[in-house]
Amino acid sequence: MTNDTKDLVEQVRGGTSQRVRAAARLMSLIENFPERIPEFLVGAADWPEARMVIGLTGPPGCGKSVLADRLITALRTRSPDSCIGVIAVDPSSPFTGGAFLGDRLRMMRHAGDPNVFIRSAATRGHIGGLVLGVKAFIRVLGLAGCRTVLIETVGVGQNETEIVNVADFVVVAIAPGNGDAIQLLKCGLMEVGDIFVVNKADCDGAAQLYAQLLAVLRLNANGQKTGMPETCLVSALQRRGIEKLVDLFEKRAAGSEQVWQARRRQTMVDEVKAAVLEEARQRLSRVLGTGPIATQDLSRILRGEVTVTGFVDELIQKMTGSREDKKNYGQAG
Ligand SMILES: Nc1nc2c(ncn2[C@@H]2O[C@H](COP(=O)(O)OP(=O)(O)OP(=O)(O)O)[C@@H](O)[C@H]2O)c(=O)[nH]1
Ligand SMILES: [Mg+2]
Repeated sequence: MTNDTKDLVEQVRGGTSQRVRAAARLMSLIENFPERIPEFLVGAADWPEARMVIGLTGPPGCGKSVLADRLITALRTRSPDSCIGVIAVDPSSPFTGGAFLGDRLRMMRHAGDPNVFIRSAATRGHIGGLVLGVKAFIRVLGLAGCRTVLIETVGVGQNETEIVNVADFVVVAIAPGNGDAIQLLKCGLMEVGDIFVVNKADCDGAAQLYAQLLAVLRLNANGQKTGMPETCLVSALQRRGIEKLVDLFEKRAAGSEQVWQARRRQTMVDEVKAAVLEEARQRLSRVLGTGPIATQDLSRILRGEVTVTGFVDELIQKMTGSREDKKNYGQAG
């Protein structure tokens, strides 16, 4: 870790007024230099962590951002001293400015609250990178003292599902006006949800949609061990049902915190493992080379002159041999 990032980490941890800007800078570094994430997060295993990471997903326009805004208020009122982080993700569009603007505008009232961190996460076309980035953001937010982190992402397809699975539990929101519950829960939303919310209770059709939702979930729960997921009918606009939803969060958190933390820690180790394996793959690939020589070499396997295992042994030998050469050369120089 460079001194710069070390200083930033200390500032974020420090709890001073500088921590908001320091956290923002650290998150920008993570976004701009994703390949350096492991370096930025040195020591992260000992950083304070969020108590709960909530995924909030659902079809476009169902009211996720307004709901997020109301949830921030409710959570802040319940624990006035604790911080909240919000990550607004829009992986489906490369032109994310507009959507983020909308998300941010809806939560604008919290912009002046030093205990609320709102951050957008953009994709650079690579979903795996975005997932790693979001995970890193969660750690930075934990370090900054956020007890709760909310991830808002549009629920349309595989990519989003991957992101939302980073959360400890997932809230799926739907709203009347865009089809029935079955249509709305297509695209894997049904599988990903732990809590299901019908928003826009103030609109026509909300009660019917809620009844449909219960029927669909009941059908789906039949024969499954997990049982019926929790549900809630809310109007984000009119601030109705929000407290009940936060109660459901608390119910989930009670007794699960340690399990969640253990899971997050295991994920961290898995990421390091993935980084190590990737490095090994790249090095072996360099030794193997490309072009006609590599093709000739690999053809030995096809001719039965060497097995795959034996070939890999040779590559490893070549690799360590060349490292020894380098070392000797380095000493001599
Ligand atoms: N009537 C009514 N309108 C709502 C409610 N919640 C949100 N809206 C409206 O629904 C529209 C979309 O709200 P957003 O919060 O931006 O929805 P979103 O799901 O975040 O949208 P994307 O981020 O674009 O997917 C806005 O015009 C909101 O004012 C509600 O409870 N009742
Ligand atoms: Mg939104």
